[in-house]
Amino acid sequence: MKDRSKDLLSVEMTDKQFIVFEGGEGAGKTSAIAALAATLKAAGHDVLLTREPGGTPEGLALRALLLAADAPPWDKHAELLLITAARIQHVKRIIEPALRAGKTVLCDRFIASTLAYQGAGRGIPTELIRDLHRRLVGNIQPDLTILLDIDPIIGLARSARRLHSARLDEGRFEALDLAFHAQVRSAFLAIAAATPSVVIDASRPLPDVHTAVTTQVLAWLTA
Ligand code: Z5A
Repeated sequence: MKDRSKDLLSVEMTDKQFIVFEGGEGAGKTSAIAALAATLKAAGHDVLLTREPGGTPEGLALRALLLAADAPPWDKHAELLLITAARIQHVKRIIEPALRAGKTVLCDRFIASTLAYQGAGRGIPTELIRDLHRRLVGNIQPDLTILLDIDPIIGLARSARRLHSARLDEGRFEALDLAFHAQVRSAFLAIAAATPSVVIDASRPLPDVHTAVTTQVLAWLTA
């Protein structure tokens, strides 16, 4: 995170603290991020594990409004503003203080998800999304992004099984058609190619994905 706001500058901070996981539905972010957190904690890192939308009580309330299968038919710009509102709270109240305290922050989704879902998926110009981020959230960008890349046909099937077995009412995005999810996947790959990222084939068995994530992150941390 080389270009954080000036008010973030602190002796404890490095440019290897803010790691974000991205990917389509059912890519395996939740379990991969937990596995990485355990490895980093065992190696002595002070780790904060968080996610979007969510990360704060108000973010969780917005998450429910955004993701419920029977959520209101949000206008795409209203959806963007709700996601941005949740992110502002999350960054100001949770992420920035943790980074200043020297923690390693592992975040499940961040701005690339907005560029992929609201930009490529919903059709909002990415410049508007980037501008909102710069003006309202700040200059915060991930130091490293782990993109778990998955064919949406495989990912959506996994996600449907998880939502069903956990009885989760968060299926609004899963209900969108395959073309939407294919656009989201392409956008994630394009963003990863243009930013500090590693792309991991998430169609492999779970232990292989976890090993690939851990190996790549430990190599990056010590490079
Ligand atoms: N959203 C947005 O539009 N704009 C934004 O800016 C942000 C978000 C931040 C919720 O995200 C939604 O928010 C998201 C976009 C929107 N779309 N949806 N829905 P989320 O990350 O909270 O939800 P998700 O992506 O749907 O979560 P998910 O399906 O749980 O995905 P995951 O965390 O990547 O996967 P998982 O829970 O670890 O695994 C899912 C299931 O697959 C589970 O049963 C696993 O055991 C299984 N799995 C995972 N990996 C494997 C492998 N390798 N083999 C076999 N089975 C596996």
